Amino acid sequence: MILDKQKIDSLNSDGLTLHQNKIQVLKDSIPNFEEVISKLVDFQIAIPSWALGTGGTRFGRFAGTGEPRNIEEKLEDVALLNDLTKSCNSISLHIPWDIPQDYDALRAKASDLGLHFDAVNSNTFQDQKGQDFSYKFGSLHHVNKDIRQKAIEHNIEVIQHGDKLGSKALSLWLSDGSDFPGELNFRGAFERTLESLQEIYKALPDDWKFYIEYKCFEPHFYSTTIADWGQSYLLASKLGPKAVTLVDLGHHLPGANIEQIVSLLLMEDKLAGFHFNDSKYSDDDLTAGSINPYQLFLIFHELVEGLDHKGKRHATDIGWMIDASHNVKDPIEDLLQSVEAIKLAYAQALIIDQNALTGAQNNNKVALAQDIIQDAYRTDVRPLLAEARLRSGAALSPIKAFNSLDIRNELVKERGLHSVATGL
Ligand code: PSV
Ligand code: MN
Ligand code: MN
Repeated sequence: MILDKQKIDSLNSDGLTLHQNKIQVLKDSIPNFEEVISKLVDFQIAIPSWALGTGGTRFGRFAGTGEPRNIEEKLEDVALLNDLTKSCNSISLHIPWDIPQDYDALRAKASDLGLHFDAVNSNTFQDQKGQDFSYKFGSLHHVNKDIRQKAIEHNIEVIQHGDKLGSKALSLWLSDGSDFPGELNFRGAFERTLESLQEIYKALPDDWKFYIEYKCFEPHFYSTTIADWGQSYLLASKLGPKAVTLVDLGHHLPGANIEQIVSLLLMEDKLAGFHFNDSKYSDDDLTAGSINPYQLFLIFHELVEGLDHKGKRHATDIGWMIDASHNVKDPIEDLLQSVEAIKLAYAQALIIDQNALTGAQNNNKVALAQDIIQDAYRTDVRPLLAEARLRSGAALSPIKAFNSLDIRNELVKERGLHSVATGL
């Protein structure tokens, strides 16, 4: 389904006067108003192919309707999201959940839709149909060299798929770990993982990055071989400049100060980017900003400050992606909410008075420093996002547009009520 631009324009004209009143107030009060708007226009967030269908939990899955049945339809859903927001112009594929057939045709379709391919993800956390070996006891850290070799080869194949599509990064989440004390020699597991990663690293094209994700637990419940940012950072440092640490917001122990992790990784040029989501208990993969929007803002504060300090570009020098799963919401609505929450946090960080904050910090004015950042956090920046969308030809209110244009029902007409989704 392709969105009719005229319909978006006509919805936008209905809400225009109200928007103009709201934006005037912000124009008058934000000194760097134009700069903020242009940064918001530039800022794009990649959509993971697996978030376009209903996810479910290990207890069950309640399928949605009109879900994408293949990569082409997943691209079309990302294009819908992008037409509504002009903020998500790329898709991240997961191999072998997504196996391209005709690379040229897929690339052409993506470019017709105004999209490109973000990082490609490998998968050695499941055994595939017909596989004559098992990842039950791990993949890249396995004690058996042949199994490690299979996992290495899989990652190299993923790079090849991505290369044909124009991706520029391999994203690796290693589920390897152990469930019981004594099961695993930690040092041995780490050394074998490093050796395996070195083989994969050798196969990376020169202009690629290698994103190394960490996760404190799950699917294993005693140890994870790449459990935290220190372990990922250690591997990335030993591997070389193309290897960087990926932060998935749901992969930390409760109470972790993620913003501080982000600040230090950025300082060391080792921050790959993000998998945005939110959680209350562990890796809940909920809509970004739905539980703790203040944490998201504090992370963006460190990002903006750190990227500016390094003279790096916000939009392109870091990988921005959502990694969420939807059990009860429409995936498209959920993703629209995530995109909105991420960009709100970014906009709030952009309006922090950095000079005043540095002054307060250097003079130990603690209450003042808190007031400065909370002033930005408590500003209603929703009209800034709407203005950025308006200027880029997107919808003033994406979720309202999704519902008034009856998009899900249109997709059901095209794909059927019980279409098949690939996902977690
Ligand atoms: C599993 O925790 C996970 O959510 C990781 O965050 C990966 O990025 C994702 O699955 C896809 O492999
Ligand atoms: Mn992730
Ligand atoms: Mn996860």
